[in-house]
Amino acid sequence: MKRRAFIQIGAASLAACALPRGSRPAARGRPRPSASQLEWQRDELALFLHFGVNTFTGREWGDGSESPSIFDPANLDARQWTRAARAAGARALILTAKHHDGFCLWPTNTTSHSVAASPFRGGHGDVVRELVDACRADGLRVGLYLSPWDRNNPAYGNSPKYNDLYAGQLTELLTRYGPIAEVWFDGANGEGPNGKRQVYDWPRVFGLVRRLQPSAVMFSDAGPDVRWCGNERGTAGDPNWSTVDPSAVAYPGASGPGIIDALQHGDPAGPVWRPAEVDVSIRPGWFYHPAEDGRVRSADNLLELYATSVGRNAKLLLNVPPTRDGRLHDVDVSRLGEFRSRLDATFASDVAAGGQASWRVTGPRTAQLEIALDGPVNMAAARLEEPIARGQRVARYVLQGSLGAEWRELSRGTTIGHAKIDRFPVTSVSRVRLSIEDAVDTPERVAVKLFA
Ligand code: FUL
Repeated sequence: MKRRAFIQIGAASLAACALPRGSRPAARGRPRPSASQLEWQRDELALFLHFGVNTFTGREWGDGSESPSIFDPANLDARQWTRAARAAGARALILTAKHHDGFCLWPTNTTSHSVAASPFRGGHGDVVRELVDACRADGLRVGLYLSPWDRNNPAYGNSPKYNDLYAGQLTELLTRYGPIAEVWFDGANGEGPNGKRQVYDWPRVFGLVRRLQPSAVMFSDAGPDVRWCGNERGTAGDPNWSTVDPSAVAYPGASGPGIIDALQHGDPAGPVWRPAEVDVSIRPGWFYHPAEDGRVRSADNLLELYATSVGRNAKLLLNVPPTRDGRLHDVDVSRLGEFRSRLDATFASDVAAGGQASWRVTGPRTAQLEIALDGPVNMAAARLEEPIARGQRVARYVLQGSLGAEWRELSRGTTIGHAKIDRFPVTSVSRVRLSIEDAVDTPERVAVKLFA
């Protein structure tokens, strides 16, 4: 089921309030990522775990009336999740600590609608704790999704009361479990025209996260640190700028003309660094449904997703939902493994690595990199990388190859950023030339990696 518009009345404009570190424009010059944003992007791949009462009812959006007694993942094994994540090359796992149904996967003091009222581990279980421990054991970062929309809690719709409760839930999650790398706020926030209406206090929420976990990045349509890419199909925009105009998407779940476009493409003139995250599921649904066991994405399809997300200057957040047993399904696990082997095989050896490279800035907004290889080499893919710690600049480029005097176009594109992956028919070349034809500032040296 897709996101739906957030019913918002009187939302405080986030652009107007003092945003915390990581979301401010650079004092001078173009925006640059914070250390946390940089680490987040360098991870490239994280797994998303949608898990909760929906896993047991077969629904995608629970209505909050589910009895906690149905939550009984008898063989839950968080190490199986983290091992699969590592084998896939993911660096972080993000769990739905609470989805829209309001059921909490940790023993919260804020509501009785939680694992504590379920048969899981005899009512003494804590899925967040098990995930955190497994991630620490396997060297992965942890992220948590806490749905603002809560279809169970009676306080929902009584704005000040629910805002206090939501802040209480966040506080528990951000103080009980050690370092949390990412806090995920989805954009499906509301009950529709005849339902309850909640006015969220986003400045309070963002401020609380920044205070309790200063190194965490916050995801939402409106950041402040990383932004939704604008769809759930697995494709970042092209072009895709990591800079944005924060007033274009004023709060999480905002809808209206231009918003999806702003999320997809960012803004070359934007004063704030807020790179895109591509969230997409390995199955048709976000939650596990046995009927979808035959509809798990193929390794080919996952490679395609990698190219349209990581390969377009975004991060890939791939959802792999645990089953009713509390484990990832064998089919999903083997697809993840195949995906990683194919990815490693494709990008195993950079055929340009031993070449002689020369970089020349040719104008205020142009530059050229030429690489002379030892001899003719077959290539079918390129990975271009800007040194994004110093910002993002390239707006248009062309990649060419040559065997003798004549240059042939291999690919052309717009933005590069952290990574741009281009694929082209196998071509034999002995020289390669990347021409930066336009940029928003003097281009910094771009790395060019080439693969057969
Ligand atoms: C959306 C939710 O409505 C979906 O159920 C899912 O959690 C997706 C990642 O975010 O806003």
